[in-house]
Amino acid sequence: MATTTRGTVAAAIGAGLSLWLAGAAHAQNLVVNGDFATNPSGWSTAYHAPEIAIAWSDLDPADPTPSGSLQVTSTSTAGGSGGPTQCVDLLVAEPELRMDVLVPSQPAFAYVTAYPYVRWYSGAGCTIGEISTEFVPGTVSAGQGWTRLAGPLIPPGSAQAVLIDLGIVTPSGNSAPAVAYFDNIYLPEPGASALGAAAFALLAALAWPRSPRRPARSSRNDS
Ligand SMILES: [Ca+2]
Repeated sequence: MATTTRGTVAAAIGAGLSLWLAGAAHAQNLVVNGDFATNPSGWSTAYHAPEIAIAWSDLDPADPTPSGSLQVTSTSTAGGSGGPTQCVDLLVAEPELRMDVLVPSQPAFAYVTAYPYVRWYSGAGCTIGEISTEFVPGTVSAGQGWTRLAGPLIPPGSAQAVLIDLGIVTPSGNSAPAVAYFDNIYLPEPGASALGAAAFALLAALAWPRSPRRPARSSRNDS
């Protein structure tokens, strides 16, 4: 019987581990074409037209085996901070958005930074009901090299969709295009984190079962 119990526990641990790994490593990416393997499809320049242009680039953080990235060029002369966008419909408590960003050295500017942010919408499709704006934690400056930005976002309770904006901040009055590159943009499917947490709790409960409760000692203050 002890052997059977151990086998059952081992099977349960295996199942929990599989769930955990599935939730942590294989959560579906809600972002369309977030790795820019061959083209820039899935991303729109309409929101900040006509100041933003996009193109596919063979630069990639995983060089020398690149898959490519999204080159973003801003010609804003008003200190613009916009970029190409993509709308994702979602219902998730704290979506973890991450991306890799490169801002090459650009001698024409005093500074250029990549400053991606999101806009929350109460309507699916990001067309009606804009609620608020939230910046992705961190910025990337010129000459810094490929940098990973990541952070949990806190959507308003009524949010039904999020518009990801790969923004570039340029100096006011600039006269030359500013360029940045974005890659590996990832937003996990709803519930992936919760699934991983539940599986981990199951693993913990099986691996470290509670000891039988000992009879309560009398309080040291009792007299
Ligand atoms: Ca890539």
